[in-house]
Amino acid sequence: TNLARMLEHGRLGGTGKMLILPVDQGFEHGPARSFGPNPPAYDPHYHFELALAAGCNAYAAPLGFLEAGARDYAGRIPLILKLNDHDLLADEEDPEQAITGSVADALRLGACAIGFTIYPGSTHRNAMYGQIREIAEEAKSVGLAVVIWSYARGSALSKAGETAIDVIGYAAQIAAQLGAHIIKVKLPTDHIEQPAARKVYESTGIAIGTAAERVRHVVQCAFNGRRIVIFSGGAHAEEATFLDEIRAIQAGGGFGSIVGRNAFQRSRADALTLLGQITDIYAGKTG
Ligand code: FBP
Repeated sequence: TNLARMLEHGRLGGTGKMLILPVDQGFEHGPARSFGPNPPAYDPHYHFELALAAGCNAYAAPLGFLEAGARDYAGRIPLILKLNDHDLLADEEDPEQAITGSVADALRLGACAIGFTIYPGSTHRNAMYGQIREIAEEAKSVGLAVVIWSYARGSALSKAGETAIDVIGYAAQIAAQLGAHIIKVKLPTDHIEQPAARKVYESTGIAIGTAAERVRHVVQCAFNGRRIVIFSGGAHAEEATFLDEIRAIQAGGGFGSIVGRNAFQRSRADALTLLGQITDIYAGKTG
């Protein structure tokens, strides 16, 4: 029911597609880097208003941001409580996340889902897989959906490897096997990181030449479309480039996007225009 609440809400309600506003960047990247480009975004209420005005399916944030808007926005938009977070105050080759909220917090805030980041590629990955196994079991036992941010990074991977097609496909599969209902990954490139995988991609001719083909393959890796795969927006980009990515996700059978910086780092008016264009593409109203 909670998954359905998210799928039915907002401008994309009923289409099977999703647009989610995630605002954990204040924790993940720092407040000035995140909100400095558009200072009204320092205010937690700004993001509730933006997600509502844009007709997003859901708004995802850590505990503090959700608590800061809970009284004024209760029941107005599906919420996803991020239960772990990472900061950039220490330089680490192998990142891990701290647990920053609980399933009880998610219930108290009336959230539809819990969100959790894993870092396939980090030496801490097995601990993170164990954490989400326990948290997902608890969340599902009380009817909450599970959203996994599957971000490949760590000393096992090159920089290019973090978005390599084989690694993103693998990250999507791991999140699906960990029981995610919604899987969030980065848009992959055509780089292949692992030599053993390269042989298979080349010998079997898996189509990964275009962005849309790569999206299709990642969706295939997440149980052939039986799990919802959405793609992260990334750093602030030119509108035309960004919309080309959205068209590729749509053409490749992706389920939508989770767009943070490309929304709240623009002025409210520009963000609403861009988010409106995104929902039009996913709703099939424009090509
Ligand atoms: P963006 O659209 O801003 O990329 O947000 C998506 C997101 O997953 C956030 O939830 C998270 O804070 C951020 O990306 C992580 O980005 P990075 O890969 O730079 O750490």
